[in-house]
Amino acid sequence: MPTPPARPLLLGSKGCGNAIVEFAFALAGLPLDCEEVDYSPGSPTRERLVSVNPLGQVPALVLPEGQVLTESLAMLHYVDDRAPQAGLVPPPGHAAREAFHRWAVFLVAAVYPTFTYGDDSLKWVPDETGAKQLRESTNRHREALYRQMEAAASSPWFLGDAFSAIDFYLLAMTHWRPGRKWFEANAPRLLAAADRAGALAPVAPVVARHFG
Ligand SMILES: N[C@@H](CCC(=O)N[C@@H](CS)C(=O)NCC(=O)O)C(=O)O
Repeated sequence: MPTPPARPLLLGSKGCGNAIVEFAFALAGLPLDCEEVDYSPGSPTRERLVSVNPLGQVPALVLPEGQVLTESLAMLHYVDDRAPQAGLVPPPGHAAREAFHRWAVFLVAAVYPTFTYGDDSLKWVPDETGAKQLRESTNRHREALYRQMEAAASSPWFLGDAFSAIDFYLLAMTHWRPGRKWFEANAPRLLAAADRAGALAPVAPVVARHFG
């Protein structure tokens, strides 16, 4: 096994889900090193990524403890365990805790896969026609999921008075399809929570680096 890094090392790509994890480390004030990789098949850094995460996805986090963490939500819990004062996860007994778990899992288990199957849809079906259909149907499904979240959203944060890591998912995801204009028109509460999270002082430079 390779020597573990002295500080957590995050493999990621500009504008991707690793941004969510970087927001969390920045807000918590925890040290983090970042390594840019390209998950595309045939890229020069694909082999390195797959050696850390056989699924070939970013983010992938190599810990000083010698473990590897995949899955953004697992990483957010890692940060929350070390810096609960950052408020990423409402603590046990908090009124918003169950809602946090529901919607955080909804984001990674329902919304995120619409990108997995839609981004490079030709990977999953045999021809261009099917790939176009799959991209369109996953786009439509994602919009329906966001409408469901908008109906459940509070203000000023998604969970109401309690900021949480859900706002960080929204911050990244509102930069992805269907794009900001769609959120302005169809999911203004989600966009407002995202923008508010992006304005947090430790987070703003990370937003600029990924989405500026
Ligand atoms: N469930 C994973 C999803 C990660 C994911 O889908 N990342 C995208 C980039 S934002 C990716 O690596 N896509 C390439 C692929 O799925 O092959 C998480 O929450 O970390």
